[in-house]
Amino acid sequence: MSEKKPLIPGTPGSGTPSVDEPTEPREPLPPKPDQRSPALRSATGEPVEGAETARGQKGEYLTTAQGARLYDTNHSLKAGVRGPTLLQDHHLREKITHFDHERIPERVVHARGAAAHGVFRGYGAAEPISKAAFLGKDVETPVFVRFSTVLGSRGSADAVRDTRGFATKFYTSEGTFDLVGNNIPVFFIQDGIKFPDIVHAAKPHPDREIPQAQSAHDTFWDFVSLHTEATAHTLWNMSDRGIPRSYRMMEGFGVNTFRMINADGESTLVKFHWKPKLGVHSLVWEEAQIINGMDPDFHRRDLADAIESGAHPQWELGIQAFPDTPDQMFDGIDLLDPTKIVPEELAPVQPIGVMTLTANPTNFFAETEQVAFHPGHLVPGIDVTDDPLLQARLFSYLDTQISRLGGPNFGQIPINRPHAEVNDMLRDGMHQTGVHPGVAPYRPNSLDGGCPFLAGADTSAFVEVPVPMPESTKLRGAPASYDDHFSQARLFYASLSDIERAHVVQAYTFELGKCYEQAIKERSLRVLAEIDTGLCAEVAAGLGLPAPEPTVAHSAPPIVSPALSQVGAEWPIDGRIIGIVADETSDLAEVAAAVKSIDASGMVPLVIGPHGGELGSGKEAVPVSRTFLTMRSVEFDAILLAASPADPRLLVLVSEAFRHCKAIGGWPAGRDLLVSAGISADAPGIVVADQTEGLLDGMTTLMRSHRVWERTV
Ligand code: HDD
Repeated sequence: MSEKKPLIPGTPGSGTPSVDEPTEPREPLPPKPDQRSPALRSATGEPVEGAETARGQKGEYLTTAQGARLYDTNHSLKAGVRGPTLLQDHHLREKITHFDHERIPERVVHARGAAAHGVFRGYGAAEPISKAAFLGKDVETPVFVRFSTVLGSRGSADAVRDTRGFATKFYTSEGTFDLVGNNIPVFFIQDGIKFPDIVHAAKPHPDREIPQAQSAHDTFWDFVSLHTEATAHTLWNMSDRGIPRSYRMMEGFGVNTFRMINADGESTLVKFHWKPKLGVHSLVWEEAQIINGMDPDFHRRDLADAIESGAHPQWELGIQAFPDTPDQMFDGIDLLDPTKIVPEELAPVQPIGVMTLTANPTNFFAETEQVAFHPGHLVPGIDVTDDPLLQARLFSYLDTQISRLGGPNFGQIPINRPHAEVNDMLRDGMHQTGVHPGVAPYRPNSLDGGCPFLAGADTSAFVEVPVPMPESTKLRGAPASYDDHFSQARLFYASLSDIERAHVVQAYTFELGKCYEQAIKERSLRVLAEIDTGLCAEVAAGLGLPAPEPTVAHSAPPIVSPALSQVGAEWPIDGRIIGIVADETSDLAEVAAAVKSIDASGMVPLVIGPHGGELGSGKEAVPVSRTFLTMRSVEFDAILLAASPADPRLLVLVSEAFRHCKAIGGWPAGRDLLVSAGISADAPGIVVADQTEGLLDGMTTLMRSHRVWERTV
């Protein structure tokens, strides 16, 4: 390899690099196999020939932003090696100026997120009620999905107790459709005009800006106890749904009721549901708190690792469909009230397609940060309703992108470009990247050939449903049905299993225990009394306060919806992580066999050893993935013991895994570690066996139920 000479020999600092810097030109690294970039499209939506990715740079040499080659980027231009820096150094000023502006405002809510590319395949089942082309049988549509927490800022931790965003961009042939949902099917407020208020209350206190990414503070509980329409959503947050195990194991909900329109112009009201193939699973609270310190990127890493390893997560898209009656009610439930669900037992969720996430983004900023969702991005066959929350959303999302992404042309950013042809009459503005030909961006015109033409009735135009408006008076108010603030919270609580209810009690007790104001705790207990007197009594006992009585006796037993409970079934275990404790004394052949078998079953084996590198040598050597120093129980769904090293960190590992109801197994060599941790081999969810096959079978069976809940009941 011939060494490259400095371009200007003798220039200070252009000598031989102090480290082994590559000196031969080479091609830029291609994206990793698990990564994809938005397909490069022109401002009109056409694919750009020959460009597979929207690369930010090209060529072998470092250049300025204007393409001039640079011979040095490590030394500013100075008057002598010890002299002052010269203002004329354009490269210095360009480099620093660009760096100074690298950050854009983070999202006011949902600032922290992770995203992936994928594909949606329609089943055709929605065709009788929607003419949307992408819902047709076997039609495949590229998607980009961003998951998020709501409250925390961009650098906050993943496993906080919070609602999660679940926003999907479908790049359909008829334009882009965004389904901007959450993992909780009800919302805090009924009218979008209160959105700034709930967000101000839930964000950190304005004086000290604490706590970060938490609802466990006075202003949040002040708001939700004074605005009792928030009761159902708050209860969902305090349930296991507030701390998902993985983005891959969350349901998604459109929350608001939408409208579908078929080819005959008939309207049906619908609620959207995403159902994860892996089931709905959660962390336990102590585990979540440890994760936030050990691995704040837990959910982000989990999603990217799963996709990279080929465990592509899948969700079925389903709808609950309701007749579009004049009152827009179903079985007494107001479909325009976003604090209400319709239990699946009353209106089954009908699957209409499946989404598979197949690739990680190539560049976080370009894709995950710059993606701009909007519930008003609709396609023919899907329309909005008069839900006052949704109506305010239709204004807010467009408005926010203008300040977040610096102007009205954010739709031209690669990740936001529609895959359908774009021929609008929008012109100019900040960051305009299109070069528009023609002279007549108005209609009708006689100069640009009359273009663009309007869609005829048969050319898949977006047509608003001509809904008759009730005769009415201008006012600020809400219908009487919006006064029901508690029936749905009762329904949810009554539908949970004992263990899930115990978690709810702990969550309220924890969060209210973090409040300083006595009046807020007392008012919150009065709200709990309206949900369930037992729940109220247990939380009150935990807070050391008297339990108030409900204002209205809970007469009829609330409806129960078993579909709302997360426990009691079995699910696939793809991508689950098993930690295997081993050292040089272990039967390394058995450990290697277990690693192979776990890997083959679609799970991830991680050997935990006393040091990095390998255990054993030669053909029997077993690579170590984690050491006693770098591991913590929270990264594993189950633990296998192939040795009993006397190390206190392993006692913490085993006792945390036990307390967090995880499956624990071992060969006889691991038995001493169990004994030292004070765990009986006869306790629920413990498998000890000589034979690796039997051991793994026992573990797999336990893991299919997600946790060994018997340990806590
Ligand atoms: Fe919102 C972002 C979901 C009500 C105003 N929202 C945002 C995101 C999700 C949701 C998932 C993140 C999108 C992304 O990843 O970029 N929001 C919801 C759901 C709601 C809801 C399910 C209730 C049904 N939102 C809501 C209301 C308003 C907003 C009532 C305002 C009136 N939401 C916004 C926003 C955000 C946003 C300020 C912040 C960043 C963004 O839009 O792009 O405009």
